[in-house]
Amino acid sequence: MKSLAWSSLFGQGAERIQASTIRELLKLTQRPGVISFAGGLPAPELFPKEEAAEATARILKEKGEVALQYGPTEGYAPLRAFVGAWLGVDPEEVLITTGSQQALDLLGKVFLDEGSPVLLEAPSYLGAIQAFRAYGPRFLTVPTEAEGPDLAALEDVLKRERPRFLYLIPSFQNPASGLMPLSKRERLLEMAMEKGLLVVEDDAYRELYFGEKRLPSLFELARGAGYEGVIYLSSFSKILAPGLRVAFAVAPKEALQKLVQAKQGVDLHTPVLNQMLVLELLKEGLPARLERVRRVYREKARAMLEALDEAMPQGVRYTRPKGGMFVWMELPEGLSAEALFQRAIAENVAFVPGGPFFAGGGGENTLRLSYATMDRERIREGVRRLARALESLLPLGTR
Ligand code: N5F
Repeated sequence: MKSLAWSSLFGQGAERIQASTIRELLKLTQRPGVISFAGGLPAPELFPKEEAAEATARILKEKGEVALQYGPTEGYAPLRAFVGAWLGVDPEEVLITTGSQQALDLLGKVFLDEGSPVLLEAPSYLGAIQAFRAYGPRFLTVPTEAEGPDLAALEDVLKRERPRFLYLIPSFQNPASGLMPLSKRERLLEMAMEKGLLVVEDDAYRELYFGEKRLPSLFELARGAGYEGVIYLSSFSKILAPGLRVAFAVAPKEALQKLVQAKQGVDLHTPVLNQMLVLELLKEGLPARLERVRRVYREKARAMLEALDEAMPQGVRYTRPKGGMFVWMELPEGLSAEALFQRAIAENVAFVPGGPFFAGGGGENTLRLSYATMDRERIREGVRRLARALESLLPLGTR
C-alpha cells in the first residue's frame, strides 16, 4: 500500500488534540484480573437492562417512525419538556447533548479562541481540559480543595484577567471529590455577578449525594438572584446509563442558539431513539431509582474508606467524599503517582494518576480512585494491592 505523510496533512488544530489519559488507561484496565479504580464508570448492576429492553421494543413499535427519523438539533421535545419541568426552567432553554462531553466541546467552539483565557479549578475534569485544549485557550487555574475553589485566589485572578468563562464542578468534584458549601456558592456567585463573569457549572454528579439532600446549584442560586450568567450542564450517564450518551445543557436563549448551531455541524442531533428511551426510563419511578443509586455509591464509598483507613501508610492523605464516585489521594511530597501506577499495574490494580487533571501542570504526587465500578470485595482487595504497591515504593524507614 502506498503510504501518506499523515502528520503533514493534519491541520494546526490537530496538534492540540491529545489522547485522554482515562481512555488510554481504560484499555489497560480491561485486562482480565485487573481491579480498576480508574474510570468513573457507573456501576453496571444499576443499569436498567430489563426496563430498557421493554421500553425500546415499545418505542419502536408505537413510535418507530419518530425514533428512526432525523430529529431536531435542540433535542426530542418531550425530553426537553421533562428536563425543563425537572429543573424548573423553560424547555426552550434546554439543549439535549450527546453526553456532557459534547457540551464541553460545544462550549469550547462557541466561547474560546486561540489564546483566550479560560479559568478552571486545579485539579479539574481532564475531559474538560482535553475538550477546551483543542481550541488553544490560555488556561488559568485556581486551587481547589474539599470545600471547592479557593475564593481568595479566584478574586486575585479576576483582578488581573477577564476569562471567557469559569468552569466549575461544585458538587462532588471530579477528581478532587469536593463539595462546595452553600455559603461559598453564594459568595462565588456574588463575585461572578459583580464582574459579569460567565460560569459553566458541570453538575454530572448532582444526584449522587450521600447526605440528606442536594445543595442548590449555582445555576439555581443565580436564577434566584436574577443573574443569567451560569450555563448548567448535567447528564443521564451517572443515573441511568452512560452508553446511551444523553445529557443536557441549560442556557439563556441567545447562548443556547449558538450552541445549537455549533451542534448542527457536529452531529445534527443526539440519537432520537436514545432520547426517547431515556424519557421512558425517567418516567418509570425516578425517585426510587435515585434512592437506589445513592445507596449503592454510599456503600461503595464506605467500603473504600474502611479499606484505605486500614491499609494506607502514614503520610498518605485522601478525601472522605460526601457524594459522587471518587476518592482523591495525595502521596507524600516527592513520590510519583506515575511510578506508583507502574507498580500497581504489576499488582493488577489501576487508578488514574492526578497530573493530567492539572491544566497548568503539577500534581505529580496525586491520584484519583473511583469506587463506582467494583463490588465491595474487589474494593477491599484492590486497596490491599494498592497498599502493597505503595510500600514497595516508599523509602525504607517510612513503612
Ligand atoms: O455525560 P457524559 O457521559 O459525557 O460525561 C462526561 C463528564 C462530564 N463532566 C464530568 C465532571 C464528568 O466526570 C464526566 C464523566 N467522567 C468520567 C470520568 O471517569 O472522569 C467518565 C469518563 C469515561 C471515559 O473517558 O471513558
